[in-house]
Amino acid sequence: MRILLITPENRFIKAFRRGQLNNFAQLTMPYLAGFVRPPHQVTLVDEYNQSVDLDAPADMVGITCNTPNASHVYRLADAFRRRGRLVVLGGPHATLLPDEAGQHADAVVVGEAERTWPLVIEDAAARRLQPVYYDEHPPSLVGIPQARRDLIRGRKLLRNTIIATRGCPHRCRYCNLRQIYHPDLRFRPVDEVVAEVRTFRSPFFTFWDDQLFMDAGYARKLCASLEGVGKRWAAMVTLASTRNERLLAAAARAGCTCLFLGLESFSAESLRLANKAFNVVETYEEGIARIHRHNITVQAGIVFGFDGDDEATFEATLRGATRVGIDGATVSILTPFPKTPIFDELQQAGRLLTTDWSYYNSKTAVAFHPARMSARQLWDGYMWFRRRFFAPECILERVRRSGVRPWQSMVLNLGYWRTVANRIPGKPIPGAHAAAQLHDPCPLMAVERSLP
Ligand code: B12
Ligand code: SF4
Repeated sequence: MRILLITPENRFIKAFRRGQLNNFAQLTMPYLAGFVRPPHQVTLVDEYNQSVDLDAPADMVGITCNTPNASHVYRLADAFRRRGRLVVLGGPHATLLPDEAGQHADAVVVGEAERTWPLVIEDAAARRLQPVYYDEHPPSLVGIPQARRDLIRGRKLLRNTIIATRGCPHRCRYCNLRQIYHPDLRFRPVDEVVAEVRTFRSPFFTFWDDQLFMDAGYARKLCASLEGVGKRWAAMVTLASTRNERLLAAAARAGCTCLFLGLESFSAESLRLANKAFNVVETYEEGIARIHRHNITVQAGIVFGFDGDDEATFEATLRGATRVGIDGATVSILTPFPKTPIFDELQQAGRLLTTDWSYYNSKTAVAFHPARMSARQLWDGYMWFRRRFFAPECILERVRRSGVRPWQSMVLNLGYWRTVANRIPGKPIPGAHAAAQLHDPCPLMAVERSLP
């Protein structure tokens, strides 16, 4: 059987991500390709830098589906099915709304697929696909295959991403992790992770784990084993987990050069409302200084639109972010992804502006009524913050103040500056409300105005 795997990226997300320059490849489909054994053959298309050929020779097409890409994925799936291909959908959105995804697929894989994906391949080859596959038990991460990075086209420096763990012990109210993975935390054997890292040709890689340091013992063992491998890497962790100096020192020795911290907000109230009070605003400055002392830069996640946020939040965040010394940031608009506690709350309160999932992308639209400002004010504040934070003088000031790995930070920051300078968020979203695409820099605003 010929299996075609697709990493989808709708036009708009693609324009945004490519603008940033520094994008590591997505792991999911190269990883699932690792499960395909002869006589079956597998090919991979990543829409980041390739186009999908709907007439490509394939018996089965597998597509991963997150919420912002859902409508795009459904269009691809429908087109493949019209051409007689079997279509299998999986990933966060297909897991959250399997009935919706099932209207566009021959089979939907709900949740983690380490045990169900091989079954799907067997069943598809025997033409006995079931409509839904779900593994009731959390699959082990022991002995999982290495991702097929050889199938990734281009991106030689940025193709190496890997996971070592699965899950996160926290329960932030806007996060989908609890709905898409079994709650049990799992770890890959350290030697298997290190063996995979040794296959990387490029000197850099990224851990795509949600919280690599969630278990300090495991993380220290992993770092000790990565020492001497000679690679530089980045990972996502919580600020609280970096209080452990021994772990930071081990990470630095192992080649860690950047930690992504989901700080999200400088408002204690917003963090409390998001069930993220483990981020203590008063500790940001000392925490970041501690990480800097290990010659590791800090990239922060910043999200606007929590119920504690108002018009003053944007300037306060700019001041806070500059004061605490972060090297860069990924800035987003709060997005109520389906099935999260925040989605349920906003839906019950009648505060959702749309359930057209293409607006649920955290970057280019506001999908709900904020509590203490209008959707327009949230959009304008978010754009104002991005323009200021990524203005060349602000970037230079941050890099100068931090003094840690200035070239690395310059590259990351300039990538984001490009997305602001090119006014990428002003471009229309495919499939969006036609009237919304005409003049308004925030596409959803026009929809909001037309609401009864
Ligand atoms: C790394 C990452 C990124 C990276 C790369 C994206 C990627 N998909 O690789 C970057 C930084 C670019 C990114 C961006 C975004 N991300 Co992201 N990201 C992740 C993260 C942390 C890990 C994904 C990963 O590689 N996992 C490892 C692989 C092996 O596992 P997996 O993808 O879960 O796949 C397993 C199963 O789901 C299943 N499966 C998945 N797809 C398919 C398909 C088929 C056919 C089958 C059979 C099985 C199957 O099989 C796998 C094995 O069990 C996840 C959180 C998470 N842990 O999943 C969030 C997550 C996927 N991201 C999320 C979001 C919201 C975004 C953004 C919108 C955020 C933003 N503010 O910009 C953007 C969207 C970008 C885009 N291109 O669409 C949400 C998605 C929620 C949703 N409802 O869709 C998640 C779940 C985070 C969360 N905590 O809620 N992200
Ligand atoms: S810490 Fe991150 S991964 Fe964990 S629940 Fe919160 S947002 Fe999700």
